[in-house]
Amino acid sequence: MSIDFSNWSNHKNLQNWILEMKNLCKPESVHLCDGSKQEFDTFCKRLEDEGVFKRLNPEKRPGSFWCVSDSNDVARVEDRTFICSEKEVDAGPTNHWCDPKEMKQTLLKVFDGCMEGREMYVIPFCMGPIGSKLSIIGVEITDSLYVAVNMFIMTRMGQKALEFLGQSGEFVPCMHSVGVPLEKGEKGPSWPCQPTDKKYIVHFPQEKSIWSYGSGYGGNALLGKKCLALRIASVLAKENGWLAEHMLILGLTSPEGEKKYIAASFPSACGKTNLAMITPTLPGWKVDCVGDDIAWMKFGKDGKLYAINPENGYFGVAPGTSMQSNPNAMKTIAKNTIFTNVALTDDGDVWWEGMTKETPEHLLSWTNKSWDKGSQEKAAHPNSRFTTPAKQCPIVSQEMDNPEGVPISAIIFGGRRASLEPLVYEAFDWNHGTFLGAALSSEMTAAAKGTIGKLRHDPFAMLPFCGYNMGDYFKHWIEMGQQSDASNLPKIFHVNWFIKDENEKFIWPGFGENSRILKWIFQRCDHKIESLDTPLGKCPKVEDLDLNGLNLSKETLEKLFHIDKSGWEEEIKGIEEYFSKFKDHLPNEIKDQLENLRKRLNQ
Ligand code: TSX
Ligand code: MN
Repeated sequence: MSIDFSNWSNHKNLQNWILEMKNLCKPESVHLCDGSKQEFDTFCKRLEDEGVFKRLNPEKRPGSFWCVSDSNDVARVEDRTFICSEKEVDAGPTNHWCDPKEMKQTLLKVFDGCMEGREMYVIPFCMGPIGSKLSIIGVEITDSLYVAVNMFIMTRMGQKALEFLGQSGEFVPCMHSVGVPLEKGEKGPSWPCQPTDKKYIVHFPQEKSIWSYGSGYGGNALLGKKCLALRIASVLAKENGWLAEHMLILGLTSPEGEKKYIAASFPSACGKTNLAMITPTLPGWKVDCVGDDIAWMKFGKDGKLYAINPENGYFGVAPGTSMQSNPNAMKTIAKNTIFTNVALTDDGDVWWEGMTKETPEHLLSWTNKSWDKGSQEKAAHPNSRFTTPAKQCPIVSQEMDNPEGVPISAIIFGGRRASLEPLVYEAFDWNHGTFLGAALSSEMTAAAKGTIGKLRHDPFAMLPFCGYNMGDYFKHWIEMGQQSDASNLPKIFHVNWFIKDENEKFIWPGFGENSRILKWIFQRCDHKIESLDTPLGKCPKVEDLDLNGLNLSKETLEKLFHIDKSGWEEEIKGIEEYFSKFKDHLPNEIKDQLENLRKRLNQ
């Protein structure tokens, strides 16, 4: 049986690859996606008919759907994520490595006939604005309709991606299967997947391909996001002198109408999406959202660093999202949104922990069970998600589709630290900033394994997402700083919204009040104000931080910028110990930065 490619694409390599994959996976039929709204609606209807999707009350949440996954398929599986470089050392000490030939054999075995009885969907997609030199085309082959409709929201998919690809353009082949073939006439489970130890999330950094098996969830299955736009793109970026980063991008406009763009990187559970869509409390300051998760950055001819957001939607964590924490996200998800693993209300809307002050009396939980207020179990899974179009965000940046990207003036690193890290400071220079990224860590919030408060090192918030040796990645950052002169390089900052007092109470109001920090960063970018040198970096002078109307006590302000020298001695030991795992791949520049920090603290 052949496939009719006419009216779709005459790209010969693409056609050959699709035929090859069809012969391997043996699906009952093949659907070549065009990315039209009509196709999306048909797919959603099919998911509804199959009982996978439930259409939400159109008066509450038009065009939106609720679904729940298998309880063993709720998050990324880092232990089953592989970087299959030729040499083990090129995957580095923070990744799981497997020999590419061996892994290919395993994959050919598990993919053989894996789509029997199912339809195979071919999804061409573009990461980045159509027509941008920075964009990358991928083609995902999947047997999951859920993946297809999520890719419709998260990427620029279908005909427009194929046109951009042309007859002979390069694309990243992305193979995906839930790994549950069907007998003739068999219906199968509503969320098919394999047990964790049979899942494979595999990257071939040399040939730039992705194979994902056994999971239908998020980062495991929507291969344009973590797999392509971070792991594979980080390798391409290293090879070609650009950066693929786990960063939000926001535009910040001053009351005078001046605009600067800021990129920021935080480990999970630090509120990256909240910052990307922040509503400033400072009068006259405005923010718009270019992206909430991934930034691709490259120096322009003018020597400035330009960033694009490769995505087209937000795949955000639902719990904790509310009109208080992120009103713009709440407005974004008011319609045309897919909700996965949240709770369902009796009137056909969605709910999750932290959404409203009042908990509903009765819900259907993410485990599909009747749920009463006061129950010990969570109604929504802590990693439950919304998939929603970026264009619906009330403050979405007009620059999202600009193929040139936006010029980045500042890069922010941050983590969740109850003490030690002050509210904000600026790096002395690019190499010092690179060290701040490399030394990034965050206290864990997940209650799962009794690990609350334990420090997790997460360099550049890229620990699970770097497609090569993390030590070489540090070196790449150092080398990027040599591509331009200091006056054009973005300034680098470190922030910490999560400082606590001796009673475990947060002492910084955070959220919209973080605009005060953004204002200081903005003014530092063109040296409108001076700073105070400290051993950690350049801190704000008290009079330069706009704290108008906050009523912070003098003691609180002191705590926000206190430098605990003995605490930092311990911290340095921890960083040194962590860095030792990179052995001779740890750049000398990073070692020097650690030594310089030690010296400054001892002065
Ligand atoms: O996202 C957060 N941000 C950044 C916002 C732009 N969160 C949520 C983190 C979990 C995803 C925060 N939590 C922030 C923050 O700045 N700060 C805090 C800690 C905090 C929590 C509550 C209060 C103050 C600080 N205050 C009251 O609840 C009244
Ligand atoms: Mn992320």
